[in-house]
Amino acid sequence: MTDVVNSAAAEASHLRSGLDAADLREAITDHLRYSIGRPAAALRPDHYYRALALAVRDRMQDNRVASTQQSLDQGAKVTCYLSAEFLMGPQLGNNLLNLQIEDAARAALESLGQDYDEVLACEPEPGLGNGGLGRLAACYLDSLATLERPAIGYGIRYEFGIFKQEFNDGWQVELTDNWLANGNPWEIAKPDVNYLVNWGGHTEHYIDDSGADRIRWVPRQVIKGVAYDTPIQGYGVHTCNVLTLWSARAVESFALDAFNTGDYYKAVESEVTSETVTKVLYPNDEPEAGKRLRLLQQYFFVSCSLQHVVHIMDDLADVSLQELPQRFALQLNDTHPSIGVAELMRILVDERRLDWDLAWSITVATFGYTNHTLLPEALEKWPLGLFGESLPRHLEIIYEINRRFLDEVRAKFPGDVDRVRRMSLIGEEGGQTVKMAYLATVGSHAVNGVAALHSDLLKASVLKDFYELWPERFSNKTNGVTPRRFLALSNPGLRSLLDDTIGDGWLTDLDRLRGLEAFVDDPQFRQRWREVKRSNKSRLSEFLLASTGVELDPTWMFDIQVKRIHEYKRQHLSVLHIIRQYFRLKMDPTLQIAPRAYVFGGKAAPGYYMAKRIIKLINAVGETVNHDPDVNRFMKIVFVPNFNVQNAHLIYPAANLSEQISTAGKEASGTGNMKFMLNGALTIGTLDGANVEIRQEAGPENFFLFGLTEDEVERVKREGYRPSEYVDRNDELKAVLGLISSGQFSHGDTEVFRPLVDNLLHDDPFLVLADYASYVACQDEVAAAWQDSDAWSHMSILNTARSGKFSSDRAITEYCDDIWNVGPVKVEI
Ligand code: 26Q
Repeated sequence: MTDVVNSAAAEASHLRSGLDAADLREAITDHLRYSIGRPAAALRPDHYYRALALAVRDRMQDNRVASTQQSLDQGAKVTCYLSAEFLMGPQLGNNLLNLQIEDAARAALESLGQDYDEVLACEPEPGLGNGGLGRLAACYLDSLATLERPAIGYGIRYEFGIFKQEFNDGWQVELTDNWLANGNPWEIAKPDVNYLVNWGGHTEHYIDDSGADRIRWVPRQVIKGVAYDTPIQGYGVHTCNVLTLWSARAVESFALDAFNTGDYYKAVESEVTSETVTKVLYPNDEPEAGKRLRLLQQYFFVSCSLQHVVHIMDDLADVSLQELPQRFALQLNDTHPSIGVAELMRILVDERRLDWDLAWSITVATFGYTNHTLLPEALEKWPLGLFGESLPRHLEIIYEINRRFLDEVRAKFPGDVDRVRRMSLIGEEGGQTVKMAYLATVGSHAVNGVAALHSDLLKASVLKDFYELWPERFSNKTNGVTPRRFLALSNPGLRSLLDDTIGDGWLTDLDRLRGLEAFVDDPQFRQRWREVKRSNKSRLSEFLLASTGVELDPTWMFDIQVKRIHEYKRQHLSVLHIIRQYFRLKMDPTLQIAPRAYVFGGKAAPGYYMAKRIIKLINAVGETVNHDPDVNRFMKIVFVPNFNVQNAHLIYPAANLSEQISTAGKEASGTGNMKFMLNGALTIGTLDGANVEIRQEAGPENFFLFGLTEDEVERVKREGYRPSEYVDRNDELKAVLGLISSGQFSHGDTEVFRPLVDNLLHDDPFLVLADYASYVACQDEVAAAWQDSDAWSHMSILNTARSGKFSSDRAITEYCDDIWNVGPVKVEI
């Protein structure tokens, strides 16, 4: 009898944990029957996707349980990465990779008559982020788990992620992204892990039981946050961390009054408004002034997360809240969660009755702040009125933080009243505001930028006064990307070539790519290198043909620019060069140039007028060029609709040339630039963000540099930028602008692009025309270099070989060592 029970138990556990093809096949079959619940005849690839996803989730669950248990047992410190965005991308392929069961899963699906790629393609993209900052958070979770560091990602479970982009007559159209429509097999809802979040109302004094005068917050509204947990499996280890996303619910009891008086609809209305809190991701990658719901989203997820952390602390035997900094590191991914500084103070002082100084030392020792922008317009500031109505107690706490902080400034810089005014957390320009970057800086023991240049500029510009006060708080942490997703998973051809050439150690030690340098001039290796790139270009071409109807020749150079559409990123500078090539071919029918495919991708914020017009211009020029037999033997232009993590997997590996052409000093780091380099693209770029370090690592001879430096940009601006001077000096540029204005690309319409041309000529803070000549000359160098395909391959191989620094494993190791003091916990099963 016991034998029967034991063997049944063994079989059951096998069903949840077996890792070979037969086990997976059984687990899929089991989930198809018991979790998906469809008769065999009705099964579609999507059902297989969900069944396999559930089987894979099962296989992470023992790791998940062991990871939490063992890190608690060892009293290990945990990193909490607080981020309003996590741009995770599809999970199935990545989880199979990290569990090292891709081959088994492929075989299991094949034995069930299913195509692996078709099944994986059924996964909808969880697009819970705008771009770089959200994707960085996802790469960091992957590295934390792979490096066996205990970590929790905390964020928002948006019901609708970043919009889906389509084009109508070349204009961007936004469609809602209902990513949860078919359920989400990766998450586990934890309705019992829930917290109440207050909002609005006022504060009042009261006398507590010990006779002390205290303050309490009497809210106008209470919202409930419920946890949804997604496992984050490390590569080749048992560590499985967690991403906890909070979803808003109505508090059932709150509207009881209305129920009792029979006003059912009013009761349900409270539910409707509460649940809008996590309804949709704001699709801007810059703050929009004064959006109350956005502040509520931020406070909502930060409050839930801090309550959860405090709850974990309370559950630990013999550990007091004073030890918070020894147990948890709280990292602020930009200022979006920076209200956490005031919220932790409120919890410690108002709720836990700690003395202010002790509470403040705990807070500062626990928080770290990562800044992702220098653009003054992109620094978050909340109108004081809105802030006080929404978070009255937090505003009082911020005043007190500010009062004590400014006393410290006065003590250090006696008589420097202007400095005190500049450093106040309360801004006075254009109406009073709460300056969130200042709050984050004052409330954190560590502040970092995301590339060497950016961190230097941070210390010299937006946070200069703070650097002078606390130089020891500041450091640089150059961004990184995960080589698991952005090489192993998305570039299987290159992965095999690397494995064959240098072994597979690069997956967890990207510096090993240096081993490729020994093969750089090996003709056989070079041949395979080119074949891999060629087949990646074919794969992208097929996708583009299907999604846009434009056919690209994979023997052409693929010149790619994918990123959010922004004036500072200067997609329009690329367009000017493309039009110049078009113009030259039209003027000289005998001209022969190396054929190039220009690929663009990226979303514009729905309300960003100029960015939307840039998209229209790219599509309009594409329409003209692609249909003109005089030129379409030499150039074509495609705008990939709806650039996202999923299609990024096809795009980075297919690039020959990576466009990183922002105005120097404006792009904090960039991470797409790293993904291209890893996959063997050469970069044409300015000395901006991480480009500086990419060029340093690759060697200047393997990087196409152009444009003004940051210093020069500032000088030109100081001395007065006069765009017309650049036009007067350059007939080709004059002709290019003339073509746009003439309606050449708009069926004779001379109005549609006028705002763009006017902007370039009269009101361009990003100095496009100042860099035009340099950019075009550099593009001519690119074209010449492309003619020598051996030399190009040499440079391409060296770019990959020298990309090791840009692994998120390197970045996360630095964060763990310098900021978080979080070490590895070896999880055993
Ligand atoms: C803030 C308030 C209200 C509404 C929206 C926002 C908001 C949302 C997203 C502000 C900014 C963002 C995203 C910023 C972002 O992605 N920045 C990029 O971060 C990357 C990772 O560090 C860098 O590589 C890029 O250079 C930087 O632009």
